[in-house]
Amino acid sequence: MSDTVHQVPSRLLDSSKCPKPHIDSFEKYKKIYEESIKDPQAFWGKQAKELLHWHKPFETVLTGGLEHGDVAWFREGELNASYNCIDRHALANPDKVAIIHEADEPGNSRRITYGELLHEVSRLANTLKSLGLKKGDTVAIYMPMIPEAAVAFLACARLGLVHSVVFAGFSSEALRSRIIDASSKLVITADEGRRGGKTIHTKKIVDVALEGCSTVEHVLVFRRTGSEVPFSAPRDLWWHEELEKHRPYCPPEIVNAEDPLFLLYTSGSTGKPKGVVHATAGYLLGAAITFKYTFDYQENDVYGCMADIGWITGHTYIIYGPLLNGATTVLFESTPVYPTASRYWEVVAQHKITQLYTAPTAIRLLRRFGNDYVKGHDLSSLRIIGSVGEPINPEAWEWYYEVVGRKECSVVDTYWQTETGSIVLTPLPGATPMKPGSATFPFFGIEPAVLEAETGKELEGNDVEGVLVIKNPWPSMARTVYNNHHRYMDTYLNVYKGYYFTGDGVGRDHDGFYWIRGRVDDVISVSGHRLSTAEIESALISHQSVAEAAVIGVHDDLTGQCVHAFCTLKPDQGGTDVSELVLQVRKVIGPFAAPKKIYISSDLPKTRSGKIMRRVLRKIVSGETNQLGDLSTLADPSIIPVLIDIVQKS
Ligand code: 6R9
Repeated sequence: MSDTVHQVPSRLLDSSKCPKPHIDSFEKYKKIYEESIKDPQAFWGKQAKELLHWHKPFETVLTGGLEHGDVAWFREGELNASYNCIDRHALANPDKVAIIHEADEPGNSRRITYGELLHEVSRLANTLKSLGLKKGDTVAIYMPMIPEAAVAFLACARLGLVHSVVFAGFSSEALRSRIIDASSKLVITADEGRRGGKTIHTKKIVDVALEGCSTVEHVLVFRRTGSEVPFSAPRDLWWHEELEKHRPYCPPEIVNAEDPLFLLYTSGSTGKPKGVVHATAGYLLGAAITFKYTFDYQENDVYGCMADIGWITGHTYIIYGPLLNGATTVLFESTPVYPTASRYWEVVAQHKITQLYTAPTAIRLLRRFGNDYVKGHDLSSLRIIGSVGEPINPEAWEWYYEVVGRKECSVVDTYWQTETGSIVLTPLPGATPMKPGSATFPFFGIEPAVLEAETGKELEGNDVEGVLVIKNPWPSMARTVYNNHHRYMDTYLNVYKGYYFTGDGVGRDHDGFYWIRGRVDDVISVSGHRLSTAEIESALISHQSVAEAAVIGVHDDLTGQCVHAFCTLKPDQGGTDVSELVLQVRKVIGPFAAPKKIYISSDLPKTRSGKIMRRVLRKIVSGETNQLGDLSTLADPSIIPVLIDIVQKS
């Protein structure tokens, strides 16, 4: 733990240079925080009235609790997410830019106003209605980073359809299993995507996914590149042909506060991804309030989050959070290094971005390219620079702060999860002193606690280490796992009864700052993307030659962690090439899950009851062969020197 403390940069508090922050002192943060914990119902009730438009007001703020997993917020309330994101602003300020699309090829940006967004979303919503989709139906969205992806989210929300966005880096098989699990009737996609100068064959991937998938009635295809792609009428429909048939206004379908807004699949400790379900009002409130305070959103800001819309960060902080606040949000189609490692800085200078939000893996990559790529670009518009997805190492933090932020920006290291819906630990830019590598303190209304992992005993006071839990319900917490409430309870609420379990290790230092240590379960984070060891293992085992597989996360300077796999082969499969197994993982999950190394061995270290001892494999790969720990339960100790030899020779 570093003990360096950086105070809020004085520029942020100088009204001649920056707009006055909403929360401009640590005392103010503490006062509001304490009120929010003392009387959460008063706090959230007031915020819900101020930040959201209700077609029918709520009477009850909260019912249920963590004990029984029956949390419900604002239960009599009725509202519509797309009305809240678009109509309110389109009525007041139709010409304000809602979305700036920064296309893959530099120099091709496009601006969409709130007025235009209302028209596009309405046209698509009317199209979806004409296809027979009804409130509660699920729609799969498999799209590149184009404004039409946002239009698709919001058109679903306009009709009370539940969107299930699948990251466009997932393979056909991964897409298929998500479509089947959610019984999606429609897939919205594009002909092709572009990223870093390369083409992604989106429609072809969808076609393969739909082989043998009977729930899907239609595929709506947006023309992004115009290349010739396979098209099978009457199932497939062109976006441009359908939308022009429909009028540019569609009345919003008013839904109950607790009706689902979307599902999003995420990896856990077991092989099967979970469809995390978010409820409309609570999720929207979490997105709106955390966006406003964490990024200190002000009227004329241009905000840029570099995540992909296929992950929760893209949902909450490219689309819902900014649009609920009437902000201008940048949708970035490219990569940090295309065409050069100056791309982010060119985009910041061109659009005068005031808040930049990205991931440690991108920060480490750009730091490695060197400061020359940053220098010479006018970054003076930036006030707040954010990080999300995994712990940020202090060296990368300092580089971000000094070289990108010129010590004049607040760094917000925001900790949260798909399941939390919105940020739960973060500094506030005008208020919180920063320690590089620490996500600092809880957001309003969030009461974190540190538990001793084995006993579940709550560790009070400072200077403690354990697992991170949250003690009270908050509006944007996931309500269930799609069609599997039992799994929701077992994963999050039954592990430590009465608490929400995050799955992360944590320390609270002598000043009360929180330090996330990373996952304590079998989840690996590669460039901030969550992968489960079990999921990759089952992909490997699905290859005809593989008998057994054990997957571990290994430290990687750039991506945080990378995937290493140990496999044993079936008899007579000795000639199997490792590259074939890598290909198998790419095929079953997607390219981003591909193991960096695969070791073929005659056996794996197993306990006498047959459990694979992954901790032993982790020690062998990290070279700590003199610290293998207790091996007394190992069935066959002679495998250890064999494995050490294989790893050393690779
Ligand atoms: C938003 C998002 C969640 C997991 C989470 C934790 C890690 C996210 C972090 C962080 C340290 C941060 N994580 N933000 N760890 N510091 N600021 O990434 O959601 O994809 O569900 O991942 O990511 O391990 O449990 P998701």
